[in-house]
Amino acid sequence: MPDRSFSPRTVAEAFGVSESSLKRWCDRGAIQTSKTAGGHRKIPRSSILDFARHQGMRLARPELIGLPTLDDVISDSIEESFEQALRSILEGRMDDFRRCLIQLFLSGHAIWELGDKLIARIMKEVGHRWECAEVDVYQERLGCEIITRCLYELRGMVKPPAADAPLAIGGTPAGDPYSLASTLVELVLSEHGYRAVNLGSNVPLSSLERAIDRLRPRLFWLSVSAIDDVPTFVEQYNELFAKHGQQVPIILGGRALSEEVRGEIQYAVFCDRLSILNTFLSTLQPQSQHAPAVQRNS
Ligand code: B12
Repeated sequence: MPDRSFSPRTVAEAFGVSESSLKRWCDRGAIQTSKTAGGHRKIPRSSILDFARHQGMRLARPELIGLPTLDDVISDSIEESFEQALRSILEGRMDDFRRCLIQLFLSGHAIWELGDKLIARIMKEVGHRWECAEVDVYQERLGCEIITRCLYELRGMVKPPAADAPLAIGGTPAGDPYSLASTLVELVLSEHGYRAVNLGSNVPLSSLERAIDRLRPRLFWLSVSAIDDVPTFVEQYNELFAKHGQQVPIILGGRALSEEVRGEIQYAVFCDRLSILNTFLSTLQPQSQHAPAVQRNS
């Protein structure tokens, strides 16, 4: 996804500060910049967002850098935003959900938090209401569609991986049509600096095995929310593990991997939520380095 860049003047306006303040932040390395062919400073959007998120700097005019206006978004707290976000999903209002999610992201919430505390919780409620016949199938499908589109947009807002970033690949196995969890796992890995590639849903384990062979990832994930036939899954998974499991850490997650199923397979780590993945990744690498803090009035 291309990372658009903006002039210092536009970025200063977006933050509602003077150009000289912005220049000082850039000179101190608080905002990473690059140069145009003509030698002028330009600022990639991902650097602007990284700065806003980790220094707690509010964007006064986010629309200047291609984001929605956020004036009427009620809160920076996931808990307080939950009802509003749930309603926007149930009523199919993509713009409202998008603004809510972007606001929470900009106020510094990590992707794992948005996944566990907002998205999984909303979908759990949608599933519950569907079971009680309070929500129609189309509302659930549209909800998934809206969330998927918004997550793709967030993907473009996370800092692009370094040229030598380690590769992580994964997906869901044949018979598993679920897609949101794997999309979120890809994003969490991206936020941790991985070149993360979600191969998609419903991919035969034999094909995933070939992908590991050819792409040689540093990490492999499998999200398993549905299993057609447990003995077949266990047999095919164990073949994949026997071939690659000692070289490539395999990260598992998903509701279908019950304790019983897990008892028959091996893996590096099982995550019943994204926070576990986040903790696991933090132990594998040093915390990502954020630019030095700045005084808001500098
Ligand atoms: C959306 C949805 C679908 C959609 C999915 C579309 C899509 N594009 O993904 C579709 C249409 C496929 C679907 C179909 C069905 N569904 Co459905 N579905 C849901 C729903 C509402 C949301 C699931 C979801 O995406 N959640 C969001 C994700 C982000 O959260 P999550 O899955 O909980 O994952 C979290 C963790 O498990 C973890 N995680 C998961 N994987 C991984 C992987 C890694 C590596 C890591 C680190 C972490 C991790 O992190 C996530 C965030 O915390 C759930 C309700 C619910 N409670 O979740 C029902 C639900 C799962 N479905 C259910 C049912 C009954 C069905 C159907 C049988 C309906 C039918 N009659 O056809 C079919 C079965 C399909 C199949 N082949 O098995 C039931 C299952 C009941 C049960 N006991 O198993 C549920 C619980 C609804 C309910 N309340 O009854 N469904």
